[in-house]
Amino acid sequence: MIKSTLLRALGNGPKSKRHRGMRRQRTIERMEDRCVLASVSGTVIDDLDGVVDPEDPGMGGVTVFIDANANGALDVFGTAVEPDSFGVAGKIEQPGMTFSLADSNNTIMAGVDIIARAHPTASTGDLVFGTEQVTHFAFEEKLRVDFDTDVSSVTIDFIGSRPLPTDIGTLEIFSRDGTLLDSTDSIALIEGDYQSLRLERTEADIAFMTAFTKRENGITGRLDALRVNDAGSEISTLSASDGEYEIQNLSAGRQLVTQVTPDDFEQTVPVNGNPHDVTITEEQNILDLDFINTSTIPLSWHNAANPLDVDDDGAIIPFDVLLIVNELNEPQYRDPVTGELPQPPPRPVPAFFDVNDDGFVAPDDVLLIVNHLNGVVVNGAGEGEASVDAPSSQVAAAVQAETSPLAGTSMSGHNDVTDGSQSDAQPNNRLLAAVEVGEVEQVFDTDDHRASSLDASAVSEIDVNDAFALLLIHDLLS
Ligand SMILES: [Ca+2]
Ligand SMILES: [Ca+2]
Ligand SMILES: [Ca+2]
Ligand SMILES: [Ca+2]
Repeated sequence: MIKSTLLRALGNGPKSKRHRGMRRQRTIERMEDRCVLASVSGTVIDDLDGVVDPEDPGMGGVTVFIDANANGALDVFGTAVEPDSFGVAGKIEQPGMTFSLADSNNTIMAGVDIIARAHPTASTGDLVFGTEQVTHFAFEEKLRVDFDTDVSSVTIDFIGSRPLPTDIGTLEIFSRDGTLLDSTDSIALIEGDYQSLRLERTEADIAFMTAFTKRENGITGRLDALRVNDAGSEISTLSASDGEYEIQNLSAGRQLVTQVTPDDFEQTVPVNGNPHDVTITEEQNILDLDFINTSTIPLSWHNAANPLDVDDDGAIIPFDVLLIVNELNEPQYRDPVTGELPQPPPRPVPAFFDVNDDGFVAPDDVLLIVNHLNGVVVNGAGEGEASVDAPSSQVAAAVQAETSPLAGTSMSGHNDVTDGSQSDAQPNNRLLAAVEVGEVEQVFDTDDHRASSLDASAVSEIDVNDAFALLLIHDLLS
């Protein structure tokens, strides 16, 4: 049986790209070295275009669970304290509980916060318990959790962190007067393998708990996914940021591996939202139980929530103008003749080019943002006076980037620019782009998706300085 399992592990080449080296590697090591319970693993995938391929990103933070009662829903009880819920470096706080670092006598070490730390061995998601200094807990530096009200059970994942099976985890529970009620150890675990340490009492008399790496054997074990009063809960995990998940220590038998489908997605694989229905034997590792999801939100080139924010980064800045200018100058998506945008847009939408939601990317989309940046009131409220229905022959055309260092840049390129050195090296006088408007027929001739709603008189010359960029747009209307 081991041989067949090993072949299974080795035989899944095509998708190995998705899998982090550590997880794949340890699957093999485990079978050579040790005897553990079974596991299942796979990837949660965001299918962007209906064809599953390696470019489709993984989906992190998706709950995958073993549906023990086959009701299609995750049944959990008690309180879960999951570092992933707090974000990187977030202080772990939970009403009714106090998280501390304790020394070998279980005395709380004042002034040390327990925080969420990223670590690749995390049993759930990406984050484990830690402190500012370390991501592990040793005999001299234990994780201690005090409960305002006595609890009846505690469960925490202890994760091995070393290439050899030396890390042994310990969980201890205490009464309110400090008496040790019970203690349990994990088996010796290699890097990335984990065991859910669990202690349960017949009555609720646990006042605090400690968890740590057993002294004689190591100091670097990680801790993740605390559950309190969790009797009867189904086993669950979170996918990591690359979409991968793994549930270890499963019993042999039939298992319904199920995901909690993320909001605004529908599951396409397995079909009809079904679980992976697998029968697992002892020590077996079933790989590639993937969940493939596709968004249910219709795609649009128009940013309905904030039409002027072309890259949807929350800021309306000259870069939003530049994105459209670049697309006008060097069409990557629009029809080069008509300016019409293909429907539906690719996912993810490259940029929300269509500011006025007419199905085209055109100079009028540019001008709406430019007017905003310059505080110009745009027609449409029906005021009339300064606004014009600019004759088509006078309106935008011939959009041309005089210098376009960011031509063809993507949204990620934007980040590169704004994030630092480049802006220091090339200060404000950098001419990013210019929009020249003159002969409308050159780009658009007859249609009405143009700058008919723009205040022509106010936009003769524009100089926008956005700390890193000088965007000159001149002669918008001749
Ligand atoms: Ca269930
Ligand atoms: Ca976690
Ligand atoms: Ca923006
Ligand atoms: Ca448009």
